[in-house]
Amino acid sequence: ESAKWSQLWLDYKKCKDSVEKIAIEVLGFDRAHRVIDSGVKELKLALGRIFGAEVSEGNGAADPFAVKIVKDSAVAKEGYELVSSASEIRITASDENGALYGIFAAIRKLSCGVAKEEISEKAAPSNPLRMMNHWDNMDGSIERGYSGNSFFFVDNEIVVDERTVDYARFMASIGINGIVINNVNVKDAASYLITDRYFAKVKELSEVFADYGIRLYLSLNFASPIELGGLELCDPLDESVINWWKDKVKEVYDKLPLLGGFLVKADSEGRPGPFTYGRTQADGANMLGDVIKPYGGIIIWRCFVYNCTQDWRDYKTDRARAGYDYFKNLDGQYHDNVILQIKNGPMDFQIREPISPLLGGLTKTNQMLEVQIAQEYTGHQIDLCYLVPMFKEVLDFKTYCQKDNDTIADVVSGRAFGNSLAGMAAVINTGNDFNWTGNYLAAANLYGFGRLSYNTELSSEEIAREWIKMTFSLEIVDEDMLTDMLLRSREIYEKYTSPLGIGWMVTPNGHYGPSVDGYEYSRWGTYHRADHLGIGVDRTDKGTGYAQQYYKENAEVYNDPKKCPDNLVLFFHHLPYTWKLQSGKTVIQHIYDTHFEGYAEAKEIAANWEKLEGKIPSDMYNNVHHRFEMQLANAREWCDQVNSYFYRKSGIEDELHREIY
Ligand code: GCW
Repeated sequence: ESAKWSQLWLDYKKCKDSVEKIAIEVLGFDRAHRVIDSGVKELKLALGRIFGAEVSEGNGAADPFAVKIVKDSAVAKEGYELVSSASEIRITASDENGALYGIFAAIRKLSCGVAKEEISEKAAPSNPLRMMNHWDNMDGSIERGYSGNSFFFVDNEIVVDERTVDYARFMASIGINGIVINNVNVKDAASYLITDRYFAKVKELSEVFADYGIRLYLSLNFASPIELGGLELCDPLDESVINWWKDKVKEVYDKLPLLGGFLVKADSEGRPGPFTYGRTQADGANMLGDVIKPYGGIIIWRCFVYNCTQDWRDYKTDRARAGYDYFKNLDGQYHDNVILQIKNGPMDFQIREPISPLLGGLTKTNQMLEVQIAQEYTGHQIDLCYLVPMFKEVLDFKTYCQKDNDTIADVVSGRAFGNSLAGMAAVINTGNDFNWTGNYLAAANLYGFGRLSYNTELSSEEIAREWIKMTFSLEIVDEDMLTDMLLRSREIYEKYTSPLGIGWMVTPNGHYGPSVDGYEYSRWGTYHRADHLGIGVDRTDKGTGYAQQYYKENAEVYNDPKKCPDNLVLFFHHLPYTWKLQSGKTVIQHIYDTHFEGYAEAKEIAANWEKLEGKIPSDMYNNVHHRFEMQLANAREWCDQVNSYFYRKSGIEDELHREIY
């Protein structure tokens, strides 16, 4: 029988150690609980495949080996402990999700080659909320989707089938506990997800998720009172609007008792919001928070609010400032079931941006981090770009929001300020392609985000190796090589695209491929300000003042071009091409060098992939091989276009006299 979709990292392979019989015992947990039931199913499947064993349930006294799932209230919420011996693997947890994660952890260890007698781990999630955000539209298209169409929505109908179940399994296996199924741009049929037209199917989907310990969330149209209710306004302080929402949310929870809550994109890129009525973002979020509170739901409110109709001649308005300007002064006013979701950078998921100063800038507000594993600006899942190193940099960033416990990881986990609503969300990179992520290697980002959100202490390399071991069966030298390819890929992509933190020099709309001036004169607030003398945006105290949004320690560094890290220097400063970077190179020479290097290194990793021919299944090999061919064409084009542009602008020769067109 031929598979209809890939099993990703859960495609278990037989290990060397054969075991005839294994018994599964559930102790202290209700065996019939939906999550425990899923866990037992997973164990049966995995142990059967990995050991070729006959797996049975019950008291395994007669069997030589047992896997025990044991309840113990001493274990942390959603955490687990694993210990094993010659006769058993013991998985201890205090709640069902913890038990399921413990089961998947044991399976992961076995899949990574750990002997069944040597399993031990103690884990507790770093973040309470670990979420995936789908930008799936109900017609089946996916905004910024690079792996086919939606597997949730086809022709404005909701699909729940075996693939949905597998999807939930994959997500639970990496610790995800919340999923937003529809695009934050809620229009057309999606506005009706909170009506009878879709309740039955959304409920079915929420049950499939619940079997795997996952809550379903919906993106909400803030103008629903107008579009669904026929009201004339959606002012969050208007009595009739509030009453409409009260009735609506009551109806929603009657029909969807498992719903986690709503995600809202308001006053952003044409979406309706409280600003229309002269209200604040807090007014909008709190109104919905209050209405949903009786049902235990939460409101996740996005901070991606900025003026998207800027004039390029306007040097005062700075898109990077917008999030902080709109939200910081309302710190402390958000109600306790409201959580602000903040993109990692102040612009929009560029290959290199500073960390949003709003993260940790807010000290009295629930907040969570939003990253994007859909590779909108990072190569469309054609180019290899393993993003976990970028996410690690974000999490490790020291905000100076307080003396200790002040990194982004501390802030978004809730540790820094004692929030119980906190966490990480990723704009997901999946679609209905056979392999889910377009490029087989892009699954490393899907896997990696989940693992990192559960345990922010894991290194990029550990995560890469786990994923490789679970996905392929490679000799250690080849695993080393593939790990190295993944770990270098982000920097390589950065080198052949936009230099020194400037970002944006992409083809407008689609965002794949170079167009140095593509966004330079448009309304989106995305400028590099290059002229014949220099390049970069002055965001210092003498420019837009963005650097001053950071706590003093960081503000001082960013404000000074001599202290600012090279990789962000053009984000914060307008500098002459002849400016000497900390590396000792001039700006222009850095541009030339990194572009030639980036293309050369892309060729290197593409050539490395060819060494794996015959060592991995040919469909995987061919899929990635073809993508590398496209990546090389892309890298070449970036290199040539960017170098020619700046050679022509500056008139300065490459010191190494390489070919610039
Ligand atoms: O970067 C922009 C994307 C939009 C997206 C928006 C957002 C969903 O280009 O496609 O809309 O970000 O994050 O809301």
